[in-house]
Amino acid sequence: MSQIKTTPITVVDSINKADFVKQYYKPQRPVLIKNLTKDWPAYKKWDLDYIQSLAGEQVVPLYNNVPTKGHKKSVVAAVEMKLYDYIDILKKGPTDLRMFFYNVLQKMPQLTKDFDYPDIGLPFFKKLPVMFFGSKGGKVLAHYDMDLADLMHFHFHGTKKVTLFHPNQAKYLYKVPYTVHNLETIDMDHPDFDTYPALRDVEGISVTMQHGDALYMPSGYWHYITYEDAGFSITLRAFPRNGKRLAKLFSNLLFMRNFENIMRRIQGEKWTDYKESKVLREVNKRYEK
Ligand SMILES: O=C(O)CCC(=O)C(=O)O
Repeated sequence: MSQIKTTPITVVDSINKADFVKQYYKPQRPVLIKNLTKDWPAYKKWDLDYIQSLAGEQVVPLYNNVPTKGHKKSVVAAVEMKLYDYIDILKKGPTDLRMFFYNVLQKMPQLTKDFDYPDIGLPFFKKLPVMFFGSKGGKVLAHYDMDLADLMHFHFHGTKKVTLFHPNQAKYLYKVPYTVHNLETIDMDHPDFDTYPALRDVEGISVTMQHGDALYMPSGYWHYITYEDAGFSITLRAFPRNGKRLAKLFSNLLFMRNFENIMRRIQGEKWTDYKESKVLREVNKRYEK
């Protein structure tokens, strides 16, 4: 079966601040760091049982992979339930229900005692550690983060596969206008190269994350994720400091997101259908014989 082309990520056991800045942060190269969390209480404590015992009574919003249609906003929870019950579903798996961008300081502040902001030269914004949960087989649509932060992403409990794409690969990824993700009809694990021929040319970086691993995703890097087991992650972010990226950050957060939701409210599916056929037509034009 044909697959997206990837090369394996660089993996290091540990790294000091000077080397991280020189080899990865400055040149904006991704890296997987194996031992960054070994001294954290989280390394020993964090698993699904622990989260369940700590915050099981919370009612949490859950999202699935069904595209939001009609006049709804682009991101709408599919269902809400107690975290305890959701983690039970996760443990049984598979389910496509995911929890994402869950604000640790607001929702599970006890967890802040269990991790640190590593001193590796990233200017972390300490007010927004966020968590993600997924089940065996759960998939996260290929996207980049609209705040263009440099991300340090830590995984716990199980294993998950991440495929990264440099921002210069966006031209092959069928990015939907006024969003930060690609066409939701694309299955990146089993790409249909006849319908989406540009995917033959995209080159990604593959990573398998295990309990405690830290993945550095530079600003604007696309990521596509498949959970191989139930598990959860925490992302710490460092906002851009250069003018061009900062301008893009504000334009994405203040203009793009609101414009998209206004157009959905006014035009509903007419708007999303229009954008989806436009991107398919325009990207495929380059591949016509
Ligand atoms: O691992 C996940 O479920 C999603 C992570 C993600 O998209 C992020 O950290 O930006």
